[in-house]
Amino acid sequence: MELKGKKVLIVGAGKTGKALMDFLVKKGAQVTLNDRKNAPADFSLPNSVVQTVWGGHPEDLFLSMDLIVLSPGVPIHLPAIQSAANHGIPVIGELELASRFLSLPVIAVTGTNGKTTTTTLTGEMLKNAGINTFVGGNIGRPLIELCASPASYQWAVLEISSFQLATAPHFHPKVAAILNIEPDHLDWHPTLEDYQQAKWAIAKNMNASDSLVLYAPLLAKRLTNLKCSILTFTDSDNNTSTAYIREGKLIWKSPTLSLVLPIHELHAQQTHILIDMLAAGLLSHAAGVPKEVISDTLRSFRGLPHRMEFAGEVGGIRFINDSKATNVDAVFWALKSLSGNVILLAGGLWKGGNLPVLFPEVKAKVKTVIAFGKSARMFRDTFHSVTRTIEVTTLADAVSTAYHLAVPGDTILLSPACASFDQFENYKERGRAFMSIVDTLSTKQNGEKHVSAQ
Ligand code: UMA
Repeated sequence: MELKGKKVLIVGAGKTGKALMDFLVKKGAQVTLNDRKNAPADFSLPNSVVQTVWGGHPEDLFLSMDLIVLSPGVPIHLPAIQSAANHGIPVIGELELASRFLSLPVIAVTGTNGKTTTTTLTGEMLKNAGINTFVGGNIGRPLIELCASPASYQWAVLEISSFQLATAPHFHPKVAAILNIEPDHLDWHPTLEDYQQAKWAIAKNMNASDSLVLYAPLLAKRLTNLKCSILTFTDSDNNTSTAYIREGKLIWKSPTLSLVLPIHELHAQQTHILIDMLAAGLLSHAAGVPKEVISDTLRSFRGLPHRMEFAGEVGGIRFINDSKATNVDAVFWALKSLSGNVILLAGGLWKGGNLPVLFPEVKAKVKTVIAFGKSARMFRDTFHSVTRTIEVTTLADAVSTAYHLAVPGDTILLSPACASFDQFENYKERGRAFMSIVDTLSTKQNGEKHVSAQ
């Protein structure tokens, strides 16, 4: 792809936009950076050859370009983008551009939930096997960074979102995984079918020498004609899959991989993490990782921050930070891993989904739902027939209300089923805010104990 002298518009001036800018300038393109926001006060251009257009997406700007490259969060159905595409101007995503300049074999992981855990584990397995590995994509490091500064990497392990797949028609991983597909991101995708199609698109360019690692129940629902080989994994006791769980053990059985790992040897034992482990074992083995490295990596894994992370215990009340649960399915798995006496903090920026699928778990295990953020009213109206529900404004209000209601033995779980952008920069900031409120409660309680002991 020739970029020298081409007028290229980058849409979105976030992490991806900045990485795209570095790459495209190096390639000699005439770069314009565009964002719907006004210019942030602290924004500085590392390169004076780049022009900027802030505060909206003017159609005439888009129509004056040779190529438009989108950041993942920018929906392809924006009017200016559609108009440019209708005028024959190529519109691609960052993943598509990167794919055209990448010569490394790629392991790509998609799915509604579990992507980050599976990508992290797979990356660790490759690195522990001595393979020089780039870990990036939706997990935080745009792939285009790798193209801008190629190092001596042997493999790239990428977390890939539906946004990235929807704008990358030629993306072709050597090995890929679809972990699950549940309703999510319906604020970006026009329909659920569009979201599902985007997920399946990970495999559409894969051929007979490539491998797709697939959650077994998805096999019957496939939306693409697959030419690659398929390895399935499942949480049920089903030895027709290549990897499965039986009698307290993770089991991998293929002509080249025979591995049994007792679950009691692992630190992280929640079902949804065990499923990610099965997938990571299959993915890394397809890249040549030996079974001893797979089992050692899994034995040393302690889980990731903001995913069912223990935040502390105050006066016999446990706090769990599951801020990464930004959709309904993630909350389902969170509740499934707990036995009961839960006070659930949920709400934020709603992305769509089917909250009633939580009703049985909520009925059985949740004493109170405390709804906060922009969608608090909707959460209250949805859950009030199933359990006690209280509507508050902020996360801090939610934690203090929960703490006053809780009795020793209860678990206060932040598992919001929503994006965080109404009140926070991202889910990490929301999780850190929760942890810090819990810390303050704990310090206060220890102080009170100390005073009453004197
Ligand atoms: N913007 C516009 N117009 C729009 C929408 C956004 O101009 O219509 C601008 C925003 O004002 C902002 C910029 O675009 O300035 C942000 O771009 P972006 O949303 O693509 O975010 P990046 O900072 O580039 O981060 C992206 C991914 N973000 C999204 O997909 C929303 C990050 O995933 C990813 O880590 C990063 O690229 C590096 O690859 C985050 C995420 O939330 C973690 N992903 C979703 C998820 O996991 O559920 C898919």
